[in-house]
Amino acid sequence: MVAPDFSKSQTSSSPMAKPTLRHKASACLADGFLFLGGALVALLLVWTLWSFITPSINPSDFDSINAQLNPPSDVSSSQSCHRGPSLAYDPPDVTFYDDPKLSYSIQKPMKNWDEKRRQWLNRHPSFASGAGERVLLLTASQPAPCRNPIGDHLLLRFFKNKVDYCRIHGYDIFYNNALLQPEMFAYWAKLPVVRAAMIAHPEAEWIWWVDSDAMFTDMEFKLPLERYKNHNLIVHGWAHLIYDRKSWTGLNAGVFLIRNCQWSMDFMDVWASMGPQTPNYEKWGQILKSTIPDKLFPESDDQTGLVYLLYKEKEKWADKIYLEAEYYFEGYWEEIVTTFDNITGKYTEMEKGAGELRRRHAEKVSEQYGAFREKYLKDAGNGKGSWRRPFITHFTGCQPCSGDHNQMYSGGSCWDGMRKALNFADNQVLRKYGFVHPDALDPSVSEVPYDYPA
Ligand SMILES: [Mn+2]
Repeated sequence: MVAPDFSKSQTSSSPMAKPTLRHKASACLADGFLFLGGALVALLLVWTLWSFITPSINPSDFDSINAQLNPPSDVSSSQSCHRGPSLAYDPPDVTFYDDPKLSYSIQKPMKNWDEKRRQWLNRHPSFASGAGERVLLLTASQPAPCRNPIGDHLLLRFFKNKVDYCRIHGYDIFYNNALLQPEMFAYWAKLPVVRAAMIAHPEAEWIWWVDSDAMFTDMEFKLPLERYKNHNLIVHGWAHLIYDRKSWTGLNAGVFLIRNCQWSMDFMDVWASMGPQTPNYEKWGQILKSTIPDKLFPESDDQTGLVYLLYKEKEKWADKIYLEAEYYFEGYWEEIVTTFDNITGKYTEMEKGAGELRRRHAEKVSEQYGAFREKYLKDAGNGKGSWRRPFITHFTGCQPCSGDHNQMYSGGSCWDGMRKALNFADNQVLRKYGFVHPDALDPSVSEVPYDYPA
């Protein structure tokens, strides 16, 4: 399940930075020309009007305008090149948003989405830079308060964890707690949210669904997007379990990355057509139960539906679906939480011999330190049995909000596992703020002493 060549693909993602920078620079140049062009027109206009009022212009006026247009130092001009997206700019040109027939609902098919998105991006050029790697993280929970007395507190901490991860890596995040399509309840509720988010965020190339009961336990790790460049849907999964065993656990549908494109719109239409909002819901339950032998319950569910589509309509969809098995794209909490102590020990040991990893730094620049760490993780492995921090820990079967849990384990092991994982992740964040939880289960903190050898 775990391939050894992961570090290779990690380094293969670093060349991506170059084209991005080049792209940024050229977009910046184009912006600069536009700005100068506009400024020139404005100057001419001012000069024309001015010449009606006064016979001549004081040359010193030009000097001061010029000075504003062409700041003398290189520093300020290079800073102006890193402005990023223009959040206040939406031109009056017609886009797909102005089409009265446009619907955000998953029940209305979307056509020509790629063209519509491209047109929007053309009209918002400040979003062009980095557009191919832009990620929106989506997560959600139920509209009502949790039944589990500590459920809302746990959900808050799970959400804080996702916000932390997104802030560190510059991703946007949307938390939904409304049922957008009331008939699509429970695990089906995410599909209408993903669909609406695609339309709400034409600037995002990827929508990343992460269940409310999943959390980041490696705050440094970044999605190897370069690896997914020819695919549109990425899930944690294993081909042999899907195609040979027809198992409903051949993949996990609680975390997935889906490209914001027409293919995804079409795929979600087919996927959602097995859901409770359709008259065929019962029929789909029977079909899935009879096709997928280890399916436990008779109702149609999204995960078995996805396994079914891969198995039955392989030619149609499988070449665009990437089954990621090389790292914990999401991992089963029970096999993970027992490894945290060992991992913490290994990382502490690693840092004893690596001053660059102990150096204090601003949170904003922490990605660089994640890249530094890679060379120390060459022998760590990935996924099950490795001592690399697991990327995402998924509390499948624990249900923090309802308090219900799989009878295989006690509720106590669920909640303790969550607290342990949350402290494990929070320690990676809090450290940038100078503090740490010394105890795996205790919320209290102590200050991190200065420890950076020359
Ligand atoms: Mn889940």
